[in-house]
Amino acid sequence: MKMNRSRSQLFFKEALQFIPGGVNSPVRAFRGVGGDPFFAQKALGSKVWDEDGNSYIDYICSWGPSILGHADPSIFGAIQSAAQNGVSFGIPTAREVEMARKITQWVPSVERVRMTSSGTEATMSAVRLARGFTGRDKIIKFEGCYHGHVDSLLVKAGSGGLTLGQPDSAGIPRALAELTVTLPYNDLEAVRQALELYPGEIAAIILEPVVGNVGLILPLPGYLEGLRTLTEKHEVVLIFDEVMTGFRLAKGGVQELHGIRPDLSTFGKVIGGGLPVGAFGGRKEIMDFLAPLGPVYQAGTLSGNPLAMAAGLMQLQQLEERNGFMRLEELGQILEDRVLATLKRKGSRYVWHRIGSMFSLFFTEGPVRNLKEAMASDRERFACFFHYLLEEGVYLAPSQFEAGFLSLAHTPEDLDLTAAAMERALEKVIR
Ligand code: KE4
Repeated sequence: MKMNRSRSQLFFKEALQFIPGGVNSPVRAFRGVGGDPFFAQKALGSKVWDEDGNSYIDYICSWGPSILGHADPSIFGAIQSAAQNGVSFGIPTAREVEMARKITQWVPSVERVRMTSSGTEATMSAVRLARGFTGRDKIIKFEGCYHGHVDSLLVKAGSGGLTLGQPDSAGIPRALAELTVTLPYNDLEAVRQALELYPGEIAAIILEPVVGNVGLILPLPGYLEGLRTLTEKHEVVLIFDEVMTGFRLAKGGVQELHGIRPDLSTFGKVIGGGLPVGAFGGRKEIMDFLAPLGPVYQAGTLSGNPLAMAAGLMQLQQLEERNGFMRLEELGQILEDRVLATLKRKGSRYVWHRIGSMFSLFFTEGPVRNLKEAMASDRERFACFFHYLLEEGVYLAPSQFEAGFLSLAHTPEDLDLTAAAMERALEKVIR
């Protein structure tokens, strides 16, 4: 029984008159699965309601930020009390110091940190800083990794670029794109060869240490450790883009799970509590190259915005007080047990990946270790699966090339319902 989404359709029709593609970020447009997006009217806990009153168990969580669940009273209270004293000053505030201290405490590799208003700004700034610190121009990134819409990084990018089948964006000068070397993820030999091919020319290697923008792909054993060894040998700045994984997969992110100290890290999402945020930080000797101390310029009107800091600090406090990382692992394991039991009955045409509260189901026999193998997924079957679940009130990311997210508000009942709906959906997909 198809849900009535007539109000969403009206809003979408009107949106198309004023906003390119009707959306303020491409992945929201459902281009990866077909059909038109619904319009969110409100959200609470693990649920989102659309403009027609239909409710969905939400596995996007605003693409990561809503890790406590939507409209958590603690976040609302933090924003409300901060807003009473003003919403933006462009003047240093105590909360920015508190956030900086918290980040350096939770992520030991970060000795100095600067806030931005998006993950894109964080990665753009980190790349510029690495280039300024080393005096080198080339960077290495990995096919499928998405680091925001940064000119140097929109080369073989994942997420929306991949979903729309255009991993390389128009508008990027060839001279700039040629400074970005793209390599397959999970292939250390390719990195070794590139570093030997361009001795003394590579400023930085940037990667998602756990990839969330091709769907979820995990590093092979030894891969991250090998990157650290190679970058130390060649004096290349190692940048972990933890915008998605930071403060979600562990207090100290993927670098804590692997015991690796990257030179720089980028963050976003969770540390804004749902408000616009990003951050980048790392070794003091590199970060001190930033203006006003050093020659690398970087700035932002709303960087360290008081409301985003209040919401982000409260979210981190709640994660700690509620033993959030352990609970997210428990919820992830419950979902995984149920999905794997379902897949056992459905044959080997799927690859399930999960780490903590992030997951993906690839419609391919696998393995899925890099972009090329992910691209073998059957997008039509995924789209059919997605829409079947949507009609059952389960909202997955509208693309095979995105990850799913759990929050502390998801309940075992949500997960049971989701797994049962997935089983029925897979029945449909097979036919
Ligand atoms: P923002 O500029 O969107 O805040 O962050 C960019 C970014 C940087 N690095 C990583 C690892 C990211 O995942 C992102 C943004 N993630 C996407 C989800 N695939 C945001 C969703 C969207 O583009 O609308």
